[in-house]
Amino acid sequence: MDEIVRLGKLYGIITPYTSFLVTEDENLPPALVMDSVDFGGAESGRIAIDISVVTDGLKGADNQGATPTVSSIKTVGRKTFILADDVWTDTVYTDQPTVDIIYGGGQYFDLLAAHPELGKYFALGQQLIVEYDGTYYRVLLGAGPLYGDVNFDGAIDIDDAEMILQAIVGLITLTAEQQLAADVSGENRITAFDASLILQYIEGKISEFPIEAGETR
Ligand SMILES: [Ca+2]
Ligand SMILES: [Ca+2]
Repeated sequence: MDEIVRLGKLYGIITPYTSFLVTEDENLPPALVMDSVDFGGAESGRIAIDISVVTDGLKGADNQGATPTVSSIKTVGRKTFILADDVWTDTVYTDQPTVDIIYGGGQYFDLLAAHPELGKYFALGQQLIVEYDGTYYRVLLGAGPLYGDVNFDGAIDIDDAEMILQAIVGLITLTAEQQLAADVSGENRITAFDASLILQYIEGKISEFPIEAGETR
């Protein structure tokens, strides 16, 4: 029996003869000790590695957020955009020179007309940076349109009033931006009243349009 206990201790085999020794004797059979340590060690080692990967990932995210506050990420087609400080930025953008465009301005609509595919990116928000065909476009908030200047020649005159009247009777069709500039009454529709307001402005009877005075909208 002593021999059985000795072999049991040596090989870590708990026998009816050695089991009492395991509980009473602190010196566990070497094989048993090795097994438990190896197993536990491997497990905790793997967990530790996984946690460090996650932690490194979080550290990376923290570093990115150190510049502006990243509040959202969106994927549009193959592109990913990060929203920071109200600007959606294409993740491929890294301070390349940009073509700056005023949101809702003439260039903005011209660009959309020329490249309708940009629409899905422009739909993200008013301010954004997007790479398209090797060009980086930055859409910014501008001062808004010059209300009353329907033909975009920089002046508010009889031609603009005439364009509105022509549009009302269907002789011409105004672009979205022209409509914005034409609706000087701010009622979200183009009527003879807008043409009349422009005439009043030209004559000096009014110094600003209702849309600018903030009377509507
Ligand atoms: Ca004009
Ligand atoms: Ca109007």
